[in-house]
Amino acid sequence: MNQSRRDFLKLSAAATAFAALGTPFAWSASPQGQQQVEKWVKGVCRYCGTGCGVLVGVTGGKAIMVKGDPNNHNEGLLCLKGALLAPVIYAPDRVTQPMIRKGGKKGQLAPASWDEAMNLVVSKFKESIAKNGPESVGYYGSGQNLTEESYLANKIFKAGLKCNNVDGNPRLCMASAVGGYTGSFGKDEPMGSYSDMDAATCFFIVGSNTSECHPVLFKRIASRKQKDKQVKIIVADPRVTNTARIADMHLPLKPGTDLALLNGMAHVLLKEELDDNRFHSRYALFKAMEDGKPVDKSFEDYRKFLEDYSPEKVGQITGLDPKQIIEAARLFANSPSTMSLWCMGLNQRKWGVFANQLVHNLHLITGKIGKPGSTSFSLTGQPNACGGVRDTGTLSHLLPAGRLIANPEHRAQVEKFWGVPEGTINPNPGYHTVAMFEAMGQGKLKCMLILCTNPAQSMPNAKKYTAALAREDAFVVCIEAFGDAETLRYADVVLPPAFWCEREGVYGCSERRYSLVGKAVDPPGQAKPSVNILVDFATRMGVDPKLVPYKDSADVWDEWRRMSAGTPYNFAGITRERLRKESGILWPCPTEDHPGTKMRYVRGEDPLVPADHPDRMFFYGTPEKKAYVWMRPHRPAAEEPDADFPFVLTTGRVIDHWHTATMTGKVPELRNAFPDAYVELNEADAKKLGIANGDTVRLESRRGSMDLPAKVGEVCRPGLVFVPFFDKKKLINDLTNDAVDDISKEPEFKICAVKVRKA
Ligand SMILES: Nc1nc2c(c(=O)[nH]1)N[C@H]1C(S)=C(S)[C@@H](COP(=O)(O)OP(=O)(O)OC[C@H]3O[C@@H](n4cnc5c(=O)[nH]c(N)nc54)[C@H](O)[C@@H]3O)O[C@H]1N2
Ligand SMILES: Nc1nc2c(c(=O)[nH]1)N[C@H]1C(S)=C(S)[C@@H](COP(=O)(O)OP(=O)(O)OC[C@H]3O[C@@H](n4cnc5c(=O)[nH]c(N)nc54)[C@H](O)[C@@H]3O)O[C@H]1N2
Ligand code: SF4
Ligand SMILES: [Mo]
Repeated sequence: MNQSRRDFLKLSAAATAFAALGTPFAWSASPQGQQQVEKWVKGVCRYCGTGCGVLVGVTGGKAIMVKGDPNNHNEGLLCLKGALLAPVIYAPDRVTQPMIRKGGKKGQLAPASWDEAMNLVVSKFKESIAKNGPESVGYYGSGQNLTEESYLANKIFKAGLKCNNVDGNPRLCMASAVGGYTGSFGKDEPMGSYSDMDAATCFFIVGSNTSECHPVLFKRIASRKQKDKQVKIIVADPRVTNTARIADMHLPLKPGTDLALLNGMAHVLLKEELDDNRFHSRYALFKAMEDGKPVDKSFEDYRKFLEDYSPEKVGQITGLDPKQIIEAARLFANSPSTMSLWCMGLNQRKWGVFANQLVHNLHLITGKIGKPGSTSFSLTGQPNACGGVRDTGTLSHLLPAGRLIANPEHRAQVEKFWGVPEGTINPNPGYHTVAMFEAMGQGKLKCMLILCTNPAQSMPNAKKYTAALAREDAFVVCIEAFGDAETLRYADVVLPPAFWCEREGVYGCSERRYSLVGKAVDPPGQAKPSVNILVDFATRMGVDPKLVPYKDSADVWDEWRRMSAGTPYNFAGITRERLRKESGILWPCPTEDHPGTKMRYVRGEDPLVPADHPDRMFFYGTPEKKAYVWMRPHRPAAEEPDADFPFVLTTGRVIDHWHTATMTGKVPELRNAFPDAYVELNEADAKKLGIANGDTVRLESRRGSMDLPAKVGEVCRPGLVFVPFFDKKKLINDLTNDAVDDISKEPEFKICAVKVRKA
């Protein structure tokens, strides 16, 4: 039996053991396997926003195994996906040379030289800009790019090409969390850290399947609960997920009713005087929107606003027992420390920003914030959506370090730092993701550079947007590592990037922790680091060479690090040398001798709060230096079920696949665990519809229909069906809704109305 097989069997045994405990598995390479390793290179897992530290074992120039970094926050643990990363690097369908499509969109991709491919790309971009202006081109990026790649693409487009059409998949993912933090605290990013999980006595998990999507963090939560019996877990999710299985209280609310639930909990807190008056009167302001403008409100106004959300009424809206709502509020407030965790169940919603802010409200009115174990913590999906996209401002309305395109002072600051003439940056925000693809469909956006994302499979209402990519006048460039990505069907040019540990750069995970992904091995064939591809693109586009004076990602990092100095994102102290030595550092970190920050906005913890500040906490992100409690009413989903389409379809993830499965689909152990998509439905619904496990079920939404095998059980609440989106043979996004949140422009992937019947 070969080594990897033996390791795998050990690992499945561990998986079974942990499954029995109700916790996910974690794993480290076997001692025998490790003996073959010549050197270990420190890095970060390629997949989720947990951002586990890894060590890549290299022998003869090849990565042969991956184990957890004992010095990073994960303390050596990895889930199966992370542990099985090495074979992904050597997948036979890696893109290893540039390709150009010949004979129009229906033609074939043919190998080309770098020069041919880049000349074609640049001639098309230049032609489009000359004829239709810089608004006719765009960059569509990813929370999986290195920080240096995102920062650079943002700079090249916004300053070099004067084009603000810079967006990316974090718009499908974290935009509502950004809107939530920015709206409530003035600046983006969580104030707490993973270490809060070791101190919390109550976890309020809402719209997050932590067990499958952030497995190593789930393990940390589960261990905390195993060690300390007073720890309580509340899970609000319309499905009985693996996460819900360890909960003391599961709230199986109707999809899309969280706003009512959260306001209902706040109602109980005030009614039972479980709020912390000393805290909110000192640190919070009450706000509401009136006629499109934010206005100041009083605590009394807030109390009146909440009168509408009695447990009985909220019970009717959510389908929950009113007693559960009262009990959840009491647990939240009476527990010595409470940590909320959420993810796409709140973000991917028509009212995602509202939902985020209503969670922040619960912490602000109870004072459960800024103390160990008390924090309002958004789980980030991708490994570098925080560090790479949110912090660098690589979205159509942002500039680096929390600045806004619409703000003239912010533009001037960035122009000065980048050394470009005043007025270079266009004052109008560019297209957000859905608008960008829409513009392409209307022939307004002619050229798109896509870096490290697979929109043909991941966009909502996907047929509408693949039709845009398929237009003969739409010029689509994909920098893409794997040949089976669905979007390559529409690419006019494909460029081969160095993948994961084939180049060096920084990832920033959910807890503001920046860690370095070290270069362990060389890229295959003609593939090269995307930083070099972007510099080449900019140079050929005729961008001022002073804008892109970089030989590698370390140079880009150094510039960005210096740019952060003096901003609320200050990480000037996180040098490359430190990143090479240390396993991750949390910003703010203003100086090279600063250890990093676990609790933002807290005196004595956050270096940006003056040491002699009179208050313990200081919310320096907002103009009034206080946090905001927002009055946000409950609103329905964009498409509620009705007589014609009586079920709710929700979509999401499974533990063993990463998104569109171009990576995890290459690992037999992961692929075999989930070979194909399916539709999960409640057994009572199945019985009514005469559907048995394994039967073919037809789902139909207003946008499309699809046949899928049934998985009947108790996971979904009645009236709800769930389909994972990893399977490119079953593009479930042909059915999903592309209605977006009013504020964040994030699409409502989580809710659309469907018909369900036996096919
Ligand atoms: N294994 C794995 N892990 C991943 C990823 C992956 O592809 N695979 N992707 C990463 C990324 S980018 C992301 S964004 C995260 C996503 O992580 P999660 O958000 O945890 O995962 P999802 O499966 O998208 O959805 C989470 C839950 O939301 C619930 N939900 C649906 N509608 C509602 C609602 O109205 N209210 C509430 N309260 N809950 C609702 C669903 O039932 C589901 O259990 O995962 C990250 N981690
Ligand atoms: N129905 C439904 N749809 C969803 C969601 C949902 O919950 N439901 N969630 C949304 C969310 S939260 C997200 S984050 C998106 C994710 O959606 P995508 O970003 O489209 O999905 P990925 O599979 O992560 O795509 C990454 C692409 O980059 C390629 N790649 C991998 N490594 C590299 C590299 O080093 N360099 C380059 N250049 N390419 C590389 C991969 O092969 C793959 O094609 O999906 C969204 N879509
Ligand atoms: S939990 Fe996330 S970051 Fe950690 S090993 Fe698993 S996929 Fe990688
Ligand atoms: Mo995501």
